[in-house]
Amino acid sequence: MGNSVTAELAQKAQQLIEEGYCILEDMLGADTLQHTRDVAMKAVRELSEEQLEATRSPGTLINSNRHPGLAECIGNPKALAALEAMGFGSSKFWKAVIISKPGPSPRLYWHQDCMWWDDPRAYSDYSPMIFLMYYLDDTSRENGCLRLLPGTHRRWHELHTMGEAHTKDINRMDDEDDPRFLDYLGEVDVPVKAGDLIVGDARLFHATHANTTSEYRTVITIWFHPLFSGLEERTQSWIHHEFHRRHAQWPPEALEKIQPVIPDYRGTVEPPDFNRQPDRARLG
Ligand SMILES: O=C(O)CCC(=O)C(=O)O
Repeated sequence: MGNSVTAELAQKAQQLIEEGYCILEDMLGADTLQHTRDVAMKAVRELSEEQLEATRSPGTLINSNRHPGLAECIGNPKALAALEAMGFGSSKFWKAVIISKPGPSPRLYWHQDCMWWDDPRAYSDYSPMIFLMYYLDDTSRENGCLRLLPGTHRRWHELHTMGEAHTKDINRMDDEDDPRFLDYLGEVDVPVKAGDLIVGDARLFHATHANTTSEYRTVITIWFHPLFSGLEERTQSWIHHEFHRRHAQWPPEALEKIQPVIPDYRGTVEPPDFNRQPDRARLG
């Protein structure tokens, strides 16, 4: 990696630590982008009306378990090298989700996704959990681009009192007046080009605009755990067991593509319950 690339990635790492996100442009390449789109749209077409209705707010929530075709995107060596250079290397993978917002569809509610608020790393610069969001379409306010509340990965926010992410009622959007669908001071839009990657801190509050177009808008969200061996053993154990439970049936050639990010916890600690709620006293 040249000096200018290293300096640019150092800046991105700083932004990830301070604001909770950064954008890595053009990370997929045309072939992997097209292949991943084909995999994602085939999976979306298999869903019933009832399944789509159950996740009206986020859009499809299709787990990677039955989709080994996502392996190229998950194991993308260009992204792994960038994370390494940013100081977020030795990441291990838990799961990926195909999130396709039908056109039209409503806003995604504000939420944070950290499940490891009991791990001391949750109160440090190096989050126990990050997201890699690969957008497969150009995004804008019109088709439901990502919105973020920079800094909320380290700071208490009123949204922390408004309930857990991804419960059935909020996914179905039972209450359209839920305050998690509102605008908040300091929020930013993050429109990107197809093939760009948003790296974000799982502790950060994020949401999307509504998709007001007539086209699907699709992202592959990948959950990574950087500096894996520095997490508590309990946390490592859970991630290891959950990864293998979900992906044990993947064919060897798909597992080979994600080999560097497969968790390999060898200890004897039982997987714990996870905790999605931070300790207010330990946040800024
Ligand atoms: O659909 C999006 O753009 C955001 C997805 C998201 O919030 C998530 O995967 O947690």
